[in-house]
Amino acid sequence: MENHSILWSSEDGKASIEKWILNKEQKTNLKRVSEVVQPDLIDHPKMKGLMFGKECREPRSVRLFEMKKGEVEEYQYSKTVQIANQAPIELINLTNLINGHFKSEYNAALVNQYKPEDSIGDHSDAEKTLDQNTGVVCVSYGATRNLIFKDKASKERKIVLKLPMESGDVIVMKGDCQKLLTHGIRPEKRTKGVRLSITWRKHIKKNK
Ligand SMILES: O=C(O)CCC(=O)C(=O)O
Repeated sequence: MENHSILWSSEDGKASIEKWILNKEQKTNLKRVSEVVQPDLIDHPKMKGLMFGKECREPRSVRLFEMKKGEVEEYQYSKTVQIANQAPIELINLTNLINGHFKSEYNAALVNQYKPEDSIGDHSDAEKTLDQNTGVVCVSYGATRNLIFKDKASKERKIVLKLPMESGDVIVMKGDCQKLLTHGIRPEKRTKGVRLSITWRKHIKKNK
């Protein structure tokens, strides 16, 4: 990974968003990962419960992959439960690269796929089943989409960073990021093509 930059940091320095770019060989491997995970993605999965009496679906396609069988099993966030699939070897190899780079122990990856009209609402990855001392890492593949970070403390939820994530970009949301900021992606209907993101978290207990 190359070209490290710090894109945002909190005043006390306890939270930061940092970026790297995959090198050519790593980008080739990322392309392969995207091809291999594609058939396992769940097309706009159903969410729990009803909204105004209607069934709701996630506004994108998703799949959770665990690195070792039985270690994570599932991830519950907002109104969704994702059951883990065993990660293919290509994704395990990419996870090993990420773990080596960040000196971390990510044990699952959530893959998101966005068509131009797809999105993810503003949220923080603050579930109790995640190790909050380990940052959330995200790598982007395909179409460029804007990841928007907002300040939770400001009344009007001020945008602190609008980050165009290009193919091969890797970011980490470090330290107190999830406490201070939300992140989300809006529909961008003028975008050409599909974007895939792979997001790594350290899951600390099974959700039984
Ligand atoms: O697709 C992205 O870059 C962000 C995904 C995300 O926010 C999430 O998985 O929680």
